[in-house]
Amino acid sequence: MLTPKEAADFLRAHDGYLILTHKSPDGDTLGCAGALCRMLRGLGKRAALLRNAEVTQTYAPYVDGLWAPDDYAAETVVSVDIASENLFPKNAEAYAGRVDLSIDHHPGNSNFARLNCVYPERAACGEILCEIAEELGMLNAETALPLYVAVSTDTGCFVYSNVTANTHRVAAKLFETGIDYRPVNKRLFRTKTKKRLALEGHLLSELEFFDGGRIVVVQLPLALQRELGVTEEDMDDLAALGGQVEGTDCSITMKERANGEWKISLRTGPRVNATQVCARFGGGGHRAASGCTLRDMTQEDVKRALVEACIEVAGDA
Ligand SMILES: [Mn+2]
Repeated sequence: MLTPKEAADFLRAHDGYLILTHKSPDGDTLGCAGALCRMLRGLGKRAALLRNAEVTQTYAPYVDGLWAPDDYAAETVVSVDIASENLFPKNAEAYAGRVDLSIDHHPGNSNFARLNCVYPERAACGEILCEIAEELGMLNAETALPLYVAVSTDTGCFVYSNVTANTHRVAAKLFETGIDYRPVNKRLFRTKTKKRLALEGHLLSELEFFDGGRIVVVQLPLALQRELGVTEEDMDDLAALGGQVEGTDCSITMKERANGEWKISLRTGPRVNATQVCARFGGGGHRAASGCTLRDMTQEDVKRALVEACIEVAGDA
């Protein structure tokens, strides 16, 4: 296990960086990658991000101009916010077994890299990158803005249960670089597309409850996605929706992919360990926020399997 200082020493000692982000990239993985790339370039090093085909318009501005060209010669491979190699996007699979340094905050991190800087008590990987930026003397407005995106998105703008005093200390340090965080907050947390609002309205009217109302299920079959014409961006971070209903402490969001798989996001209170539930289906994540993918099952069967798993895991606790 590397400390952030040791990770910074490693980064100073090497060159030719290729930075990997996870599939279905969120603000944390992209913000961290954008910040790390700028830190390394600021130190005069060669650094670029491996292309990620799933980047949405929401986060694209924070990684603009950082993508590696097709003929990029990678010497040192670093992954950010990636818990295991099965979360690599397709085009990153060639780097399985070849990652030199993994910087991450997932408790289930499989230690797949040669060197690992993993702190599960951090709410966002961006908190660890902030410490590394300080060690490198590279915490400035250019690196702080993507780090703010990383930390704010992984904490739902500092309201999820993962937030700690350190999260706020990091936010304060980022603010002190002089970044204009207000448009970020407005765009990421106070703005919804009309399609998104229509989608939320539909989903809220179709919520299903189980286990005496403590479990809520949000379902997004492909047919509904097509009917409303929603994009990936419209569906970003829908997992927080169900958990807002009073009396629930276990929110299951089921999203059907074009290939018929069901992508599951689970958000839970202290009663249900989300990591344990998702591990039963080959997934993982954090205690209060985990995910998994179910294949070759009907919508009804997916729903039943997850509700049962949540009830069992809660019962075991
Ligand atoms: Mn994260």
